[in-house]
Amino acid sequence: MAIEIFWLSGSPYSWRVLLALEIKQASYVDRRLDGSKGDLKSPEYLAINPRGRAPALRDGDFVLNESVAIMAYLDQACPGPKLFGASAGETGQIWRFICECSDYLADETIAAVLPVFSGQLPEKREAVFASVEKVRAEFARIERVLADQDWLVGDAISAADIAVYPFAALALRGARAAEKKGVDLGFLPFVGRYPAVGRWMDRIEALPRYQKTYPPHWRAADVAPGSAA
Ligand SMILES: N[C@@H](CCC(=O)N[C@@H](CS)C(=O)NCC(=O)O)C(=O)O
Repeated sequence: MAIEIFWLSGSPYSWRVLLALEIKQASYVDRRLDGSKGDLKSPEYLAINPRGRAPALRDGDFVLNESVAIMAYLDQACPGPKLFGASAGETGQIWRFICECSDYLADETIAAVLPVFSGQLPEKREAVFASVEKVRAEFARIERVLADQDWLVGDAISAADIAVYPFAALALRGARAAEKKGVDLGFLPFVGRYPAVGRWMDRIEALPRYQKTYPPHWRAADVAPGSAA
């Protein structure tokens, strides 16, 4: 029975799962959802993920939601490089980065960039900049870690990098979209402010199957100047 992955384009949580699959070179059935068509709230999908959010996994009779849980499942279920560490120390550090990302980075990144994409920046400006400050503090921490090493934990890509990367990519995209609207979110020039984070993102983006994970609607917008969401 093949693993099915239910995901949304541009969802950083979905991106984690796609990256994990590609890094492990796992085969899967692609079940891309379209939120605007109500896919997330359909009875069929709610039977898979009662929270009506993406991503989710189905493997035969087994269903699972929550991106980190899905990464952990894939790590056990699929061959390929181990994503959750080769020693107790690595495993602990990987989980620390995942927990810190959940607690301090993920929601703040979404709060910082969604109003940019939705055109609500003017009325939400104060809240956006409050979140931006928190995201910048997290980037500063990550920058210090990556100044001395290629990956967040150990000497290979792990679930820590996979969990954090989509939020860095989302923040950068949001910053570029804001810049086009004449608003400086304080992330750019990204490589000037966060050189080690920039090199780490380049390393991830150079992975052989990275392009398969890139949000398709971002790619479409990339070739249609003026649109960034
Ligand atoms: N903690 C969940 C978060 C999933 C989540 O919030 N997904 C968003 C997309 S980024 C979603 O499906 N939102 C749709 C909605 O809230 O209706 C995970 O890690 O999978």
